[in-house]
Amino acid sequence: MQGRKTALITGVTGQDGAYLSAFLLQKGYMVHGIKRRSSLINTERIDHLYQDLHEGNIHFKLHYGDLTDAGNIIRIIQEVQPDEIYNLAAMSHVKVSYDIPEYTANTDALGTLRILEAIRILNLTDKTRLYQASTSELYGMVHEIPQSERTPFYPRSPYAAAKLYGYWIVVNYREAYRMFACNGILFNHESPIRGETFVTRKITRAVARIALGMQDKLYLGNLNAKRDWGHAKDYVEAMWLMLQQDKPQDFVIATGESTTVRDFTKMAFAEVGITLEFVGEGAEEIGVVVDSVNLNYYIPLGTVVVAVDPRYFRLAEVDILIGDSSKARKVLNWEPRITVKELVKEMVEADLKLFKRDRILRSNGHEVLSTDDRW
Ligand code: NDP
Ligand code: GDR
Repeated sequence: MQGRKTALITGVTGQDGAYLSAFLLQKGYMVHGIKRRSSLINTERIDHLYQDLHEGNIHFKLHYGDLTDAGNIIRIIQEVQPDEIYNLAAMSHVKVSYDIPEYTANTDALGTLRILEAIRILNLTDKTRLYQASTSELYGMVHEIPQSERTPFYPRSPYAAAKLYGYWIVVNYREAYRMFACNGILFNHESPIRGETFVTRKITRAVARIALGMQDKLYLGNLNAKRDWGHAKDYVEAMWLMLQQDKPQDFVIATGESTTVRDFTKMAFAEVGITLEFVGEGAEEIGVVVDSVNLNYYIPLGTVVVAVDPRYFRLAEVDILIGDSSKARKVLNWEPRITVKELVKEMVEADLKLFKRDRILRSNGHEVLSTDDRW
């Protein structure tokens, strides 16, 4: 019988890191994760998986590290001797990448190179398989609908340009050193533990807070942007499947359904019994309550609960993403299970639960959750 496999996950404290850790542990893996040192504890998403190191039979272990530190990456990979590496660590926010472009390139582009070099230097080329978190942002200025593995790239942000380097260096090391390295070109995927400044979570948090009478209005940027939104839980399975194949290949992972930010917002408000109508255009557009059966809080008809704030517009927008994942469906036998409607429901329900708890704590004098709506 084959022994327990070992996986190393960079970006283990992020959304995908948390779902992938749980998935691999359930598959019987020994899971190692790299977390950054921070002044506050940053393991909230994986605390339920944590095992006290003083206990025996440890299957989940965290290491301090950073993708900008080559020596650290080499040391951890040498110590762990992983069968599989999942490179999920990244400065992953498209808009923020304009504020910190060099850091974004250092982590997202050169960080990927550092991992590939570590595998090569440590002579692990025949043992260690690599999954690279590539992205639908590579398509950027879209000239083909839907986008597949054959669609040309046209990055529209420092983030996407850095990820473009990551994509091609993975292909290059695969061809030059015969490494088992794959790019997963994943379209947007969300969950109740999605970072709070990505648009879906920003919306579901605001919907919960408005329904509970804790917030008046939600300010958004471009409501016309269309995204192919899936669930992170479905997508981490695809990452794993890519590394179980006979030969390394790149795959698009998507649902094939695209929704505007405006419609996502409407669907989220509908979950708490608020029907919205959008009126106006561009920066003047507003979302008005036209029906409300909200049991938590009375919201008068005509109330403006969504407004556009141009501060959230992108310098160079990616207008529409819609993925063709037929290759993954055929080769990996993968398909998404959770629809965008189910995703919205799950996220709104989770945020309602979170903010009901928050409200109780607040009423007892505790300031607990940040309401950071800056991005
Ligand atoms: P998150 O932003 O939730 O997580 C990113 C992770 O990377 C966090 O653990 C973060 O640590 C870590 N990280 C950031 N910078 C560094 C660094 N310099 N060194 C080490 N670790 C670092 O992203 P997701 O989980 O949503 O995405 C996972 C990956 O997939 C990312 O590479 C992202 O770009 C890519 N991707 C995501 C998609 C999505 O829709 N979610 C779609 C396509 C690709 P910390 O917690 O300390 O900040
Ligand atoms: P994205 O995700 O840029 O696609 O990158 P995000 O949720 O930030 O934006 C999606 C779309 O919504 C529009 N938008 C807003 N976005 C934010 N964040 N805040 C707003 O207020 C707002 N209003 C409208 C944006 O303009 C955009 O069109 C995510 C990240 O996870 C990347 O790491 C990943 O590679 C891609 O998805 C696939």
